[in-house]
Amino acid sequence: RAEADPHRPRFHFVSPAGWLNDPNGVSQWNGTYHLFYQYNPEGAFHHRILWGHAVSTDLVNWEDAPVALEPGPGSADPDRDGCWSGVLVNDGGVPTLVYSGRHGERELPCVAVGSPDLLSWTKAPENPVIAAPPAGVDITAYRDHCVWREGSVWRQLVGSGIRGRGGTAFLYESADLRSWDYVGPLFIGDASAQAEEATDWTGTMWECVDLFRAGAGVLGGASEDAAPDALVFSAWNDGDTRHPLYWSGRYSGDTFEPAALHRLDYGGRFFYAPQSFLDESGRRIMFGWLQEGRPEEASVEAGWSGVMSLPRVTTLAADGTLSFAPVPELERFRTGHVQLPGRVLVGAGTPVETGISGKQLDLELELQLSAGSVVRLGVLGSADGREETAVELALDPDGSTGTLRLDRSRSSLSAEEEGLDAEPREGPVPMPGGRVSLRVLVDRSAVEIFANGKPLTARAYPTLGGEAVTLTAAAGTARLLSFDAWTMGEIFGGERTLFP
Ligand code: DQQ
Repeated sequence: RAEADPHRPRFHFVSPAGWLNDPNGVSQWNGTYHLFYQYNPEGAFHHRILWGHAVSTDLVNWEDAPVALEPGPGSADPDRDGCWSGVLVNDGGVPTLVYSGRHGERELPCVAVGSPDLLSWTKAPENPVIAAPPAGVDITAYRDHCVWREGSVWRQLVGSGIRGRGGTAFLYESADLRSWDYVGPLFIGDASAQAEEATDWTGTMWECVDLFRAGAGVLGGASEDAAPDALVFSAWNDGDTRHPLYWSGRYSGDTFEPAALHRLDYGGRFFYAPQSFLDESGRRIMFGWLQEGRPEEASVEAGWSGVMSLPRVTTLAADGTLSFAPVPELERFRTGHVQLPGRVLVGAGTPVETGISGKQLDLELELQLSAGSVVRLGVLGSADGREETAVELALDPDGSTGTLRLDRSRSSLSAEEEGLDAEPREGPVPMPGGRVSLRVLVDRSAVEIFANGKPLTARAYPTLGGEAVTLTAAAGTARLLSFDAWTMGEIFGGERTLFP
């Protein structure tokens, strides 16, 4: 049933059926990439979560592997109500998962040990390995894990929040991943005046905390390494706050000294709960969860929900922020190269007939905008022009700062009846000299956009099956320096192997 849905992406990883959310245990082990994910095979809704598992030799072609973790069958099992998010670490050659075991309404840290091929997992008899959240602190929640080796000890962050103060992450230390000493809160969100709108913006709870040294350095490593650390988290509150943010700053000793707060992806909740790892070639690779922009009933009806992002290489930009690009391995899905000649786009002119069309596309544009100009790239457009999902780049009158926008007001004619998320999304993009490299990956309902390394991820559900790609200057003039387009293939050509 899920396969029949025209909105189901083809070159993004999706679960075989049912529900998918956060990426977990993302890693490379003896050459093979592993992607685990929050999974409910029973239906397209969040309930009794398992760890799904897929493996890859190139990060982009995936094969399903057996479910890695399932809630314990016993009523006293610490994870009887779900195996929530966590990570994979290498414990002296033994693959080990640290995850949140859900029991009733609360979660506690649990550990499972893998076979050498990472295909079967045994839960540690010590679970839960931390018996309770820190005493005497009024917490909003307590779950999700970031675990790393520092010298001769393990360190761990557990995501949380302190009521009335803000999101936080609690720091722990251990010699064996089984017995943990509490160190303290690494950092409390609103302790800094930089929070845009206090707790609502930075969350009353930080989900899926991910701490790493930006660039190629090692966390807690050489202090002469000038690269900042990044403390990535998904800001959550019991209202609508759901978006990925990060603090740049410096982790040292038992604390994190924040420098600045940044948005990680301008799509907000459409790139949620990201997790990253260093691969064997030294690249920091990040995955995130693209949640649906249609109501749950529609997903349940379709038989599936949730898309894994394309893997992104995360690097350090010159201004100290993070920069993102889809992994080059994605080029393996490319066929049918089309190249458009460079030209000048004049404001409010007729859209350039690109001749490019498709629902699975990789588009690469080099543009030079003049101050005050706006370039508009339409994708998923119907032949009659009534539907279109518009990617806009605008250059400020100052000529060096710009804005990336996604306008979904005409993405779907039935947006209102169907209750689709059609809210605009936007964020700032540095555009020195008006230059911008734009990359747009369209995979049916999944759209990932990168403008000079700044990402905007979202979902769109056209009803007319549109495939048209248009280009125009909506204001001012801009120079199209190059435009390369490819049709993209698919991960799962035939049937998926479903594991019991
Ligand atoms: N999803 C998981 C939690 C995490 C949340 C549960 C983030 O562990 O906090 O499926 O999307």
